[in-house]
Amino acid sequence: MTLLLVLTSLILISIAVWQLTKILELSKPVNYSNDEIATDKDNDFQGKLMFLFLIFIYALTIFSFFRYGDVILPESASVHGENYDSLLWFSFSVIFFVQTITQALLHYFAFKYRGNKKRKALFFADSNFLEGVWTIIPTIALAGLILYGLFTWVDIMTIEENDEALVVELYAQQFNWKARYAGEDGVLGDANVRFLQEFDGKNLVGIDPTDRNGDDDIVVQELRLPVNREVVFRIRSQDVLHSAFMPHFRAQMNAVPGMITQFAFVPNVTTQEMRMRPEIIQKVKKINKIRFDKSEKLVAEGEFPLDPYEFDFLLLCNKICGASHYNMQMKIIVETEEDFNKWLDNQITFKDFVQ
Ligand SMILES: [Cu+2]
Repeated sequence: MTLLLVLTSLILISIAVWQLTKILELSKPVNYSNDEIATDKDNDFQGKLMFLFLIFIYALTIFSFFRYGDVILPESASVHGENYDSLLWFSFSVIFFVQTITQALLHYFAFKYRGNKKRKALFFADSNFLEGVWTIIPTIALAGLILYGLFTWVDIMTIEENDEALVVELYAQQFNWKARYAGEDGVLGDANVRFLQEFDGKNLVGIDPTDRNGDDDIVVQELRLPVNREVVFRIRSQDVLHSAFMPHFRAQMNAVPGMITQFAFVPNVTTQEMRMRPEIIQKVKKINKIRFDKSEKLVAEGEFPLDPYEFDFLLLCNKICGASHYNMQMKIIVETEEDFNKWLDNQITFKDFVQ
C-alpha cells in the first residue's frame, strides 16, 4: 500500500513538473527562427526511416510465414470445412495482396516525396477520376467477398431434413461438456434444468422422466461420431453462455441458457486417418519435442514428466465462461459406422442408468 502511494505521488509530481515546463515554454517570447521546424536534413532522415520501416514489415511478414506458418489448423475433417477453408483462403489472399501493395505505395511515397525546401507540392482541389477509382474498386471487391461469404454461410447453416442423420445433444456446463445420443427412436427426450435434481443427481443433463422419448437416450462424456454420416448437434447450456467449438471440423455454435441452438456437419476423416496424415505427424512431432524438453526440466526438478501427445479431435468452449474455461473440453473420436454402433450398443440408456 505504501509503495502504491509513493508511486502515485511520484507520478503526480512528474505530471506537475511536466505541466510547469509547458507553461514556462508558452510564456517565453515568440522565437521566429524556431529550430523545432524540420530542416531538409531531418526530412531526409525521416523519409529514409519510412523506407527502412517498409523493409522491416516485409521482412517480418516473410519471417513469420516460415517460422509460424505451420501452427495454423490442419486440413479440415468435415465436408463443409472445405468450402469454409476456400472462403477463408480467398479472403486472406485478397487482403494480403491489397495490403502488400498499399503498404509499399504508402511508405515508398513518404520516402520519395520527403520534405525538401526546393520542391513545391502540386495543388489541385479534387479529381473525379481518382475518387471514382478508389470508390468503385473497393466496392466491387467487398461486394464480391460479402456475396461469396453469404452463399457459403447459407450453404453451411442450412440443415435439411435427413432421417439418416445422427442427432446428438451437446450439453455445456461450468466447466465440462456432456453428449446425449437420441437412442433407437432417434428422438431426444425433453429436458430441462429443473430435472437435474431428480434421481439423486444421476440425471446429468436434466432429461424429463415423464417423456418416453428420453428412456433410450444415452449420456456420455466422450463424443464418438461415425464417419461420413450427417450429425445434427442440438446445443444447450446449463448455466452461462458457452460456445461449442470444434476447430478441426470448422464448426462453432453458441450454447445459450434457455434455448437450443443447432449445427450440423458430416465428418469425413476418422481419428485414425487423421493421425496418419503427414501434416499431423509433423505437428505431433513438434509438440512432443516441446513436451520432451519441458519434461527434462521437470524431471530435473524432481517432478513427473509429461505424457507424450497424441492427436485427437476436440470439442472446446470458445466463450470465456469462468475460471476453468480454458480447460473445458471433450475428446471427439471419429470412427467407422461399424465401430461406432458397437460402442453405442454398449452404453447404458437413461432408463437403465437412473434405476
Ligand atoms: Cu464454457
